[in-house]
Order: sequence, then structure tokens, then C-alpha cells
Amino acid sequence: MKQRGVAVWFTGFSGAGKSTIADALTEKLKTEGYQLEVLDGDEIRENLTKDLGFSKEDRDTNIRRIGFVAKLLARNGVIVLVPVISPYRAIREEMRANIDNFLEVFVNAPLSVCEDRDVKGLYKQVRAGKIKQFTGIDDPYEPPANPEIECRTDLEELSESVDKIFNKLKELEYI
Ligand code: GGZ
Repeated sequence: MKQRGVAVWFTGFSGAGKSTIADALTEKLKTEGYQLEVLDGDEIRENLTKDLGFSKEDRDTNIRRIGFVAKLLARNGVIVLVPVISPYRAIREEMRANIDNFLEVFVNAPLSVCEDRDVKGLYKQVRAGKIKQFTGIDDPYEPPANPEIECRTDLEELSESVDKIFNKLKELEYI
């Protein structure tokens, strides 16, 4: 199966659907025989960046470490899916500048929808004052100005979001 390395960077609120789309896209690509890796913010924080919290400085460090790994993989021909909130525009632009092949996917749903979903019960904990500096509530989120792809997860089906990214990868001849 022919492929070129690329980092597909998913940004958006907690609960917007970043990991869900990345996982579904993984299934589709693996079925077709492509080689890929997922660097999920949630999992990375359990391993590579366990020492970090959620201050701007720590989030930026988190992103830089993840970006470093993504760059190594992408330059060796791997398709790397990176679902991380990455709330700050400047650091995402830094990743774009550093990683040769980079696609930004804005996983967009209104905060109220993400909060209603509350898949992991985090928003409930935030409202109860148990979690501070939560993105979108008492911490910033800067939406991308020019993402290659936008997935409106409150308006479109999961399969539509996956197809959009798949088709973009085809169009740009990464797959
Ligand atoms: C945002 C938080 C926070 C705070 C814990 N703010 O949706 P999740 O639960 O499963 O994934 C989120 C994850 C955030 O890690 P990232 O590495 O993606 O963030 S960043 O890019 O900003 O470095 C969320 C959970 O951890 N979580 N506390 N305060 N999300």
C-alpha cells in the first residue's frame, strides 16, 4: 500500500469528538492496509507527559513533545493521527512550521454540546469546582483560522467526518 508520511492534527474541545474520529479513521485506513499511529492526548498524558498539568506553559510543552514524536514518525512514512486539544493557535502554527507534512482538522462542536455529551463526566466535575483550568470553561480555546478540514460533529455523521479526512488525504496524495 503506497503512502506518504503525514501528521493529521485534530484540535477541539474535550468531548468534541477528536479521538472518536481518529479511531474511526484508523479502522478505515488499517482495513485498507495503511501504516499509522495515533498519539492521543489522553494516553500521552499517562505516559510521555505525566509530569505536566494544564497551565499554558505545560500545555505548550505537552504539544512540543507530541509534535516531536509526530515529526519523527511522519518523516519515516507513517500516517500519524494526533487528537489533542492544543488550544493555542501559536503552538499549532509552530507544529505546522516544524512538521513537513501537516494537516489541521478542526473538530468543532459548540461547547454546550460537548458539555451535554460529557462522555467522561469531566464537565460535571468542572461545574462542581473539582477541575480548574478546563478548556472552554475557565481556560482559553483559540479556534484555527485556516484548518485544512473542519468537522462539525454536532451537524454531521461520524462517517462524514471520517470520509472528509480520508478524501483530503487522497486529494493531497498522502494515500
Ligand atoms: C482540558 C482536561 C483538563 C483540563 C483533564 N483542560 O477529553 P479528554 O479529557 O479525554 O482529553 C482531555 C485531556 C487533555 O489533554 P490534551 O493533551 O489533549 O490537552 S492539551 O492539548 O491542552 O495539552 C480531557 C482531560 O485531559 N483534561 N483536565 N483542565 N482537558
